[in-house]
Amino acid sequence: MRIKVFTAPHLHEALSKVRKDMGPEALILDRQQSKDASGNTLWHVHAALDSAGAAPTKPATAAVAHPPAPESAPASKQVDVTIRRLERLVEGLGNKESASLRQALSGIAEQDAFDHLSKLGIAASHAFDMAVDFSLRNPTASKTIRWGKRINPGQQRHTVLFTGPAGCGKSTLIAKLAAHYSMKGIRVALLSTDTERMGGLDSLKAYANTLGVPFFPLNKVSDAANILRQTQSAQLLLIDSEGWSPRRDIGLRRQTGLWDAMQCTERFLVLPANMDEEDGMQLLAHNTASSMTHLAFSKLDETQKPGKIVNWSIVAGMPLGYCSFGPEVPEQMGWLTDQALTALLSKASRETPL
Ligand SMILES: Nc1nc2c(ncn2[C@@H]2O[C@H](COP(=O)(O)OP(=O)(O)O)[C@@H](O)[C@H]2O)c(=O)[nH]1
Ligand SMILES: [Mg+2]
Repeated sequence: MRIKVFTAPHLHEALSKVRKDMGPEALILDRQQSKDASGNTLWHVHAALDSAGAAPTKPATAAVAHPPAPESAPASKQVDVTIRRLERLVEGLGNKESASLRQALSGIAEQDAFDHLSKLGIAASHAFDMAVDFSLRNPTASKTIRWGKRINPGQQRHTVLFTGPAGCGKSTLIAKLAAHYSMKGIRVALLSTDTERMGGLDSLKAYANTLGVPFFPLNKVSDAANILRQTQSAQLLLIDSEGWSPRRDIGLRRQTGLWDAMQCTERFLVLPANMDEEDGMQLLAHNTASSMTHLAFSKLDETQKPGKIVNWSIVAGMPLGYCSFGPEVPEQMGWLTDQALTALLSKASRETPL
């Protein structure tokens, strides 16, 4: 981990030096105030960047007021990632930073934006990063969040897996996508690995019947090759799965074996926005989450704090994709972009009593 101290007459200037030098992954460890020889205030911001974080740009030697602290011994990438997640979690849940970060914003509009984003559940350091753009209604968090590239099954075949906790809305999202793409003339097939649970296949099978698209249960790895053959002509193969969580991951090894056998092109972890933020963080810290390629969010209509999806996205560092904001099939879903996120967070200001 690299730790540096950045000094400037104003806190927001010191923070912007941090962002410029260390990038959006930097963690703010501490801030201190002092006076120079003429009695003017100086802010010293201590920031850290772990070795798995964004590559630093040129060292901002002029910004370093104190000798940087020695680097810690190199840790394995896995440990670094876990530490970063835990630090982000602590940072995300703490309010200590909030008042001084708010104060560091120069204009009333920016401070209002910061207040609004904070009330929606966005961690103070992210709300600070987003406040200027958000106050101007510019696409926000465009640099700190990774945005996924929309799939294009008309151009190449996609095999897309959806996993996540039980009841998060996997089957519903798959039904929405199946309806959406079938209506566009794309050849869709559905598959489910939720075969062990009583009724696990039922809802998706019913949607498949209604939409007139083929449906396959996948029970054993040895059946995968046969299903892949039978679905060869499908342009989009959507795979449903059994729910899992860090506390209930029985059978997960069997599930992951089935997913691997299907040679997925994309793997979405679906997080319901009405889930407790900390529980979502625990899910993201689980090994299974690291084998996913994208994040999707469901139940955005069922939370007062949609801003937690920003915290989750930044901690996960995974590209974002689908979002769902209602139970209706085939509507109430979309693909998250920086504009869509800005609209979602602005909409919450008009519709959510805060
Ligand atoms: N309000 C709301 N309800 C949803 C949304 N997505 C799914 N649901 C509902 O959540 C429940 C569980 O959804 P389901 O797709 O069966 O979850 P699964 O266990 O992950 O497959 C159902 O009653 C759905 O209608 C959503 O975005 N908003
Ligand atoms: Mg289901």
